[in-house]
Amino acid sequence: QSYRVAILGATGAVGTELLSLLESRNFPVASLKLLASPRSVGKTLTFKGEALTVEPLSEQAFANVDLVLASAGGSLSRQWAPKAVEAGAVVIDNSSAFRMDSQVPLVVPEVNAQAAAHHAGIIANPNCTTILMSLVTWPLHQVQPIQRLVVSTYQSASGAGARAMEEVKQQAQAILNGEEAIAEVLPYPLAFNLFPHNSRLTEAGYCEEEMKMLNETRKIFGVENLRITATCVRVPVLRAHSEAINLEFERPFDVAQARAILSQSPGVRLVEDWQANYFPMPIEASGQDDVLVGRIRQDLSHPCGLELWLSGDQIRKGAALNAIQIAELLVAKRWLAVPTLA
Ligand code: 2RA
Repeated sequence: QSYRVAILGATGAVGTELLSLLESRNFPVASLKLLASPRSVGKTLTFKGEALTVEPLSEQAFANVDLVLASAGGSLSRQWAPKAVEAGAVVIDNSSAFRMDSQVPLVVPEVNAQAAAHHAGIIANPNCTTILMSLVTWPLHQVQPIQRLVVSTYQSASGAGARAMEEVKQQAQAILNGEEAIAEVLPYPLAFNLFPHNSRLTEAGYCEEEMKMLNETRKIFGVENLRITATCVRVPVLRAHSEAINLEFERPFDVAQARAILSQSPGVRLVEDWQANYFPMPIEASGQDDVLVGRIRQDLSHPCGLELWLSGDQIRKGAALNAIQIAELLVAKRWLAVPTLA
């Protein structure tokens, strides 16, 4: 069987990656519709050698569509995802609009695939930083429950969109030319600089990006009171996020065992050459499906602590690939019918 697919936000960094992955992974597409905000209508994108024109969003846009892949921001998802479901489609939403809704599964297929079995038409793709971290920490959590997780992120410009990736290059060029670096898309100059993630600050002094990691990880792991804290930082890197993760367990976690587990974990690639001091880097994670993990070591401040480092492509596994893998899961398990909630 093949499916009538629509991409909402087709011209964005994640949207174009969704299009490319539908083709490269040979997803069973019967027909493909590209939808976007008015400013992108009329643009053309190529799918399997055919030029497709971006169409405007409308009430009728979702008629005769089986699957919507949405990556156009929370407000458009809130406005259009329920309409798409009413029209009979299943929506895999990359925005944060529905992630914490109890009726909406939040899924990393390698971690909690079964959660996708029960949905009311919308399945949420977690935040990129959460996907990368969950993929790498879940296999260890399966062996010994994580008692506390501390993460610091080193987030690429791609997380702020394709225009931000362009702007950081322009800023670098300006600085090298001895000119002022202009920040219009980004909140501040990012080239040769970094800044705490500029999402809205909450009452506890954590930004929304950090609260996403706390709340989404608890939902995906099914551990409501998981002790987790995060510091999210935007760094002058183009397209892959990196994360320094400290895990505390009840009992010491053997480093060699952790290394062995992660070297066999789906979607994860162990990158460690201690002799060469060579470990995951964002320039090597970019364009890869796998999340690279390395520098796994005993926490010298705590006998039951483990330290590790990862780099993962924010646009690919951090967003588009995870969404496509959810779609492949729904097809394989025949969970695409709407709704499956009893
Ligand atoms: C960021 N996680 O990197 C957000 C975007 N998805 O800013």
